[in-house]
Amino acid sequence: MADLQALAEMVINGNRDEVTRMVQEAVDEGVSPESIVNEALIAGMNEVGRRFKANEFYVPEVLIAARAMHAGMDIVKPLLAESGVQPRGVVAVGTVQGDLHDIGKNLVAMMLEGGGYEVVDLEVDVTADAFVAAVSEHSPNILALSALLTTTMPAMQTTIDALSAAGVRDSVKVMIGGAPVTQAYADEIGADGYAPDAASAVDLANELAPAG
Ligand code: B1M
Repeated sequence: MADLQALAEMVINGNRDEVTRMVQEAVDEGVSPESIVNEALIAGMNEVGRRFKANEFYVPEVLIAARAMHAGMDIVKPLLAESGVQPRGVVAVGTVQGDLHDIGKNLVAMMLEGGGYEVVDLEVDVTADAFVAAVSEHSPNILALSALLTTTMPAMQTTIDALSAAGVRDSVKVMIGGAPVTQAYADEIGADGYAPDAASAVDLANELAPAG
């Protein structure tokens, strides 16, 4: 009988091969893809997020756990689509214009996926116009902007202004983060929220786009 708690442990340990084997076994035994995602893959990543926030895990452990989670997701994703299970929400993630740093942004994207969100990754050096276009194209609940340079932080303001100018500011929540970014800066530019790290970004997304 599939042990979803043991599967969650394998996600936490970053054991990709075991996650692949155990997810396939659970599917073959008829466990619902929703249970596999919620009770094992997301549950495991939630614990990874907790340990990361508590400085018990560092970036490499999170990346390895996220890789294992992805291996499991690859198996259940088509089944979720077949059974009509909806993601918790859609988040479009990108590093702002002029900024090529993507390691933190990728961590945020992975944790959000682990939190049950569909993530549209706009990659790096994303112009304000490209963020606006992503809102029209993907109708995300949330835009998550990352900046690692003090010189590119103003591009966050430019992006929010562009959303307003395009008349779509009220249709999407904007959250921001990155090493030089602060809550005070988020308040100053009229963002809806700031998250200091990838695990907090999931908590913030849950606040900004409550399930149901
Ligand atoms: Co760059 N770089 N870099 N760099 N680089 C910094 C950021 C810097 C602090 C180094 C320094 O001088 N001490 C400095 C910025 C100074 C400043 O502006 N105050 C700097 C500089 C100056 C530069 C260049 C200008 C250097 C040059 O060419 N002269 C240049 C700029 C290029 C450009 O972007 N246009 C540059 C280039 C590079 C590399 C390409 C070599 C490489 C990037 C590789 C890559 O990303 N693929 C690089 C790296 C690796 C760094 C450091 C060493 C590490 C950044 C990192 O990945 N950290 C960095 C120094 C440092 O931070 N120690 C530095 C790990 C990552 C997990 O953390 O990105 O903070 P972080 O993400 C965290 C949180 O911030 C948060 O969650 C993440 C996980 O907890 N978070 C979010 C991030 N985004 C979020 C979004 C959210 C929520 C939370 O959405 C809501």
